[in-house]
Amino acid sequence: MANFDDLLKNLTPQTRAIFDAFWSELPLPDRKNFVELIQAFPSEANLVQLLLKMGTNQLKLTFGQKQKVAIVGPANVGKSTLYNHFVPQKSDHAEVSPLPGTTKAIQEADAGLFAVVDTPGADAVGEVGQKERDAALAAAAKADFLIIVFDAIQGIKQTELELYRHLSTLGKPFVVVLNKSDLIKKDINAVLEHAANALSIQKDQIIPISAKTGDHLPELLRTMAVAEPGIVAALGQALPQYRWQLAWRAIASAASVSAAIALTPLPMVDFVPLVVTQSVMVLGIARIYNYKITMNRARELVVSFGLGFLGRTLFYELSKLGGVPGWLLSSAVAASTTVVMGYAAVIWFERGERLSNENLKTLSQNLTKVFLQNLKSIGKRKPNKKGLKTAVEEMLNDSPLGQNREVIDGQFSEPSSEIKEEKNEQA
Ligand SMILES: Nc1nc2c(ncn2[C@@H]2O[C@H](COP(=O)(O)OP(=O)(O)O)[C@@H](O)[C@H]2O)c(=O)[nH]1
Ligand SMILES: [Mg+2]
Repeated sequence: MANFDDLLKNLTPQTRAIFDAFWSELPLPDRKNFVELIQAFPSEANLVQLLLKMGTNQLKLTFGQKQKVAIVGPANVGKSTLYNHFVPQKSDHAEVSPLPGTTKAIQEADAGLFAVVDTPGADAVGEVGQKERDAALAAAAKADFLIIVFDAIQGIKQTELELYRHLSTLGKPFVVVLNKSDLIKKDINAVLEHAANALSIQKDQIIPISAKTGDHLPELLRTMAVAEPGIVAALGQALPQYRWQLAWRAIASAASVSAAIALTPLPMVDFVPLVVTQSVMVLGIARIYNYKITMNRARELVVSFGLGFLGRTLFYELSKLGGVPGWLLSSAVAASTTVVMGYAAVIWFERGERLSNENLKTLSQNLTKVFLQNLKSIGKRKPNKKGLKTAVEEMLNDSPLGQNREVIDGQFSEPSSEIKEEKNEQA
């Protein structure tokens, strides 16, 4: 998890001044929120991509309302390659080539949390070069935020320095990145030091990345998020859905394991492995919601929700109706109560509220029916554990619930708050 103070060190003096002005205006609760949001920023590239995409779904804003991030720098430093990392739609990608001057005009796309602008080389000379340069600088002047890109191999020479001086005095927050760091085989620190000296900034204030391999893009995005409150605001709106999607992955995996466990003895299996599976799931969900809890605490939470008992009751009630093989019923009940446990944990961590027993029961019943419907298709004969696990996991991963929780949220009234617990208890 990113340390907030460390992130601030990545800001160049101009950007830090903008940040400080913003910060001093921010009421205390908002500051807390801000730090929390920044810390929730993922450090893995694929999760960053997921979060970025979420911005698109969640905000549904037009370009005009999004923060505009312009990528600027000399020709051939990898601006378009970096741009393409932010743009989810392949058809919107910019052309990339080893030839300088490939990008001739401004290009803009929706990157989810923000809008991103690719620009031609801003160091060009000659008649054509001058036009491209003017276009790049005009785009920079119109943007809300700049990513200033230099090349780790080329380093900072007179042209680069002049460009940096111009861009850094536009009064926009910006970050400086040194791209193609994958080509530096020796000491990246020495290269950073050198570039920092040339630009008269600190080494920490240059972020080495590789647009080619995607290395260190999460760091870049995190620094951008600190430096640009508009991106944090978007992050705040995208976060609940992002967290739910991550939680759903944990839920799908635990529910499929539960289904496989419950395939064996009837009437209802040994509960210990189910409780363990669910506790591990709750632990994972806690992490997603920035809670620190122990395995023991997760287990207590699982037991306190009483879904084991509820599952047993449900199993007996439904088996009386007949018509469904025991293994199928048992697996469907185990999978659905695990999903409900996961959902209940999400609500718990999100709002500190406990779903009422009635809600837990209704939800388990409804989900069991869905599982029974879907699992029937795997055949009349009892499947093996692995086959069942895969079938359940696929079913849950394809479920629209993973994208959007509203379907479950809408099934019942407001959750009751029988137990309240202090937030963020330390393990
Ligand atoms: N090794 C390496 N090559 C890169 C990287 N980023 C871009 N390139 C290459 O550098 C060349 C110029 O890239 P491009 O994105 O078109 O640069 P632009 O002119 O700044 O838009 C292309 O051949 C890219 O494949 C990187 O991080 N590492
Ligand atoms: Mg380009």
